[in-house]
Amino acid sequence: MKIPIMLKAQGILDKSFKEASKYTDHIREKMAHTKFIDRAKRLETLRIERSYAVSKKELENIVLKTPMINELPEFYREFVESQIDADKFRQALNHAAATEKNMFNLRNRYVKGVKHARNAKECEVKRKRFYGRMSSFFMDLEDDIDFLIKCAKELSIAPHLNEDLFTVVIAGMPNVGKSTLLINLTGSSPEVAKYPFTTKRIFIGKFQYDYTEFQVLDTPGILDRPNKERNKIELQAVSAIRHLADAAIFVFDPTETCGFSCEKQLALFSEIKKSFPMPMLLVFSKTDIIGPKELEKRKKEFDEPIIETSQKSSPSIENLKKKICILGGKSQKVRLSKTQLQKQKHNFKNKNTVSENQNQTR
Ligand SMILES: Nc1nc2c(ncn2[C@@H]2O[C@H](COP(=O)(O)OP(=O)(O)OP(=O)(O)O)[C@@H](O)[C@H]2O)c(=O)[nH]1
Ligand SMILES: [Mg+2]
Repeated sequence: MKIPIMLKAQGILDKSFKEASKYTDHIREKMAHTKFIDRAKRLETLRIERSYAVSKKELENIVLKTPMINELPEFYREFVESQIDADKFRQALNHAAATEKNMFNLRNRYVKGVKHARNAKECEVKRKRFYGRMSSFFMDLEDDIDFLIKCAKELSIAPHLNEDLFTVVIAGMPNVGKSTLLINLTGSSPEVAKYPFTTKRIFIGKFQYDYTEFQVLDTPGILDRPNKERNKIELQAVSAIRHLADAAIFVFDPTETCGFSCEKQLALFSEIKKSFPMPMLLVFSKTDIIGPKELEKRKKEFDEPIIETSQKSSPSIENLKKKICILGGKSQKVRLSKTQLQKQKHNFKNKNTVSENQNQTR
């Protein structure tokens, strides 16, 4: 999801007037011998047209290049709606589109005005009025453009996903070890810290297993509370589970060093399992700092298979990759990725064989 870089309203005005005057300075020299009134008409018309053209381009940049929320893929639509005031965003874009139209009418009116002016002074007055009206249009639009710029900044955290890859979403309560797991699975580098809500946006990592590429998303922690009460940061995780997950990994911290009780974590696990249909793997984190008795007690609270992981155990990570691969099974995405990677490997082998043969011939 790309949002264009926008100039502020005052920036658009400054750019438009500056370019118009630079352009006419250049033409003025060429018209040194033209009749005074004709030269005035030509120069003031060009100033109106040039400043209009520059501001139109900037408005088009806002109106045409900003994605329409309703046309976005489901995840991004929900993402936008959870992060910003979507109605205000739509209104701001409509205002920019209306200004573009009004500017067109204004330009026509004042170009005509200059054409019918009786002397050079009148030409100048008409052009100055055009500049004045144009300034008030943009000053009216100022708050809306500022709002769009603010939204663009907030939405820039949206992840850039590869929709063709089998996608696994890591979810769980804050501070349970989700980002640590992403690092261990994919080698990518989200921030890890001792406090909750370290991760404030979705991070992406990838790994290959059995000639297949998998995409893994690390999400912000979710609290065990009704969805309506969840904040913008938590809602990113919920949207990712809802729209992006081909499978999910629920990270459970049996040591409770995350700051959340096992009961609360269990409640969140049950909610996600009940609300979303994708297959889910249950991972126990931090098993290096829990005693065997305590661990067994915690395991008994679940009816499903548990994968035990810890920062220090790489066999458990290999096991987890294998389980993800099995979950992917014969899905279309897995099949495509497998074929592509096999092809790449085949091409690489062929290339090497050719260059080896060439070396031997030399
Ligand atoms: N001993 C031990 N500590 C771990 C393990 N996994 C994570 N931690 C620690 O737990 C803390 C939280 O880890 P993160 O990976 O940042 O947890 P998170 O779930 O991503 O946290 P948020 O982004 O805040 O939701 C950090 O201090 C980690 O070093 C583990 O397997 N063993
Ligand atoms: Mg994290």
